Amino acid sequence: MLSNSGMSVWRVGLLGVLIGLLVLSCGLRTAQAQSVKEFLLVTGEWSWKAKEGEAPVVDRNRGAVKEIERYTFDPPFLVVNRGDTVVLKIHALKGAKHVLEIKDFGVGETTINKGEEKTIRFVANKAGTFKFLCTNHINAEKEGPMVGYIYVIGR
Ligand SMILES: [Cu+2]
Repeated sequence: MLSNSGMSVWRVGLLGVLIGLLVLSCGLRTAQAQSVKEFLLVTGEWSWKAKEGEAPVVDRNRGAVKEIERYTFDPPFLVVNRGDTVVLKIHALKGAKHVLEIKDFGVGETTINKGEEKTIRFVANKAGTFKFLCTNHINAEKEGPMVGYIYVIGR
């Protein structure tokens, strides 16, 4: 049988262990929220030109065309967790110049000339699906839209 003071030491000890576990779990959660996700991307180019007698294709904005070109980000779909620091290393392989913008995360226009690799860094501080765009290839007339998507998983 434990004395009253023995019981109280036990309780204080148990409380200490519980507080310790709580602090540890918060620490782990914080560490998880601060993880860095790095992606290596390249800029790509798709083009098509009708051969002699070949039927045109329909462009969303321009109607029937015999020649079409699109610039892309590769990979075009990225998945991160809310709170992650996202690092995009974009290597411009195709196209003379790209201008990256991610309005939802405050990334202003960053120019990437052919052959260059630029690093863009931001914190994905909200959940949802967001676009990253090249404002130099914004629509069909400019061989776009050149667009990628970031899916941020909420917790
Ligand atoms: Cu572009």
